[in-house]
Amino acid sequence: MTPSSEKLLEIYTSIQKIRKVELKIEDLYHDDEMKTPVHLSLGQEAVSAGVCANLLKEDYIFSNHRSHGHYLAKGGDLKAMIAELYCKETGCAKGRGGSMHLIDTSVGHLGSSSIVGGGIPNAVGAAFASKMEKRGLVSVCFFGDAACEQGVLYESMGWAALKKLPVIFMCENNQYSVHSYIDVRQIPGDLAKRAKAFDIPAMTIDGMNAVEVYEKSQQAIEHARSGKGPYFLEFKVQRWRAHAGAGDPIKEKYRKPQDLDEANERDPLEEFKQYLLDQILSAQTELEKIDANLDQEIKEAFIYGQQSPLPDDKDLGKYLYS
Ligand SMILES: Cc1ncc(C[n+]2csc(CCOP(=O)(O)OP(=O)(O)O)c2C)c(N)n1
Ligand SMILES: [Mg+2]
Repeated sequence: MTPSSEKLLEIYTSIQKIRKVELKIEDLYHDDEMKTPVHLSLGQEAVSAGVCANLLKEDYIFSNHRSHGHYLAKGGDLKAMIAELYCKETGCAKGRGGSMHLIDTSVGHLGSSSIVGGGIPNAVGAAFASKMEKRGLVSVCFFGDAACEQGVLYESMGWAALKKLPVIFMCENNQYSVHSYIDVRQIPGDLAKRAKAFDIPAMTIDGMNAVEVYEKSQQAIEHARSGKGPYFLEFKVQRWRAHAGAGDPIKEKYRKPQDLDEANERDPLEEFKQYLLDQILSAQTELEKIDANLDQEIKEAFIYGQQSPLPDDKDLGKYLYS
């Protein structure tokens, strides 16, 4: 279904929030006060925003190491996220997890995992619980193309298909695993094809186009919620920055020049903004208001994160499980 004006503005707010927060992280990262690795999702924002705009607050999501966009789009607390990056006691994982271990159960974000593919079986488990207890909630798992090299994905798809679980496998294919291009790691062809071996319906989507992401993920989520079982979506996206940190992939020399040209050709935020301006008459004023509110919210969140206390030395062993 074509998104309403209200929904379009919600998606815009979400994309712009991820963009502004990550640009600020990048800007401050060199100060070396955020003692955590960060994996920026700049260039990939439309996937988080478009998918989560179709979810209920209570629906579950599971995220990976490239986690900021998923957390923010699902409505995770911004102050607690920034405090987490500064490893503070007020962080969403009490300062013990850092950027790769964001969580906010109050909005159905049941956790990010730094283990490639690690969130996939957890998402299937949550979907299983939802089905057994007739909660009517769906479970979404975000993962990258490298997770398609992990056996756990195929075990999870097999079980989800057999039990017709309300889980949606959301693969963000940016074609890189750290510095390795996909053609040296996997057989050619759309990753979505693999789900068909389990009779799981699947689509390959332009992940730089927020409207397409919204409409297609709506179809997949409705399918899962109505009891028809799992769905697999592959989003073709471009990662603009280095694998980790605030690096520039051009300086790191591993990206193919034609691939970088392609990545720089498109901007999901600008494309969506243009679409919005064409659709809604008074959009310009609305967008300016949204931008100003976000700037203020982000400013306050960084002050909160920077000024919050570090965990007490005597509590360093707290919350650790093995
Ligand atoms: C099981 C496992 N193997 C290897 C790693 C090291 N590692 C961290 S991120 C990463 C690449 C992940 O690529 P992808 O899943 O495509 O996500 P992207 O970084 O491209 O968003 C690897 C290999 C890991 N964290 N876990
Ligand atoms: Mg990748």
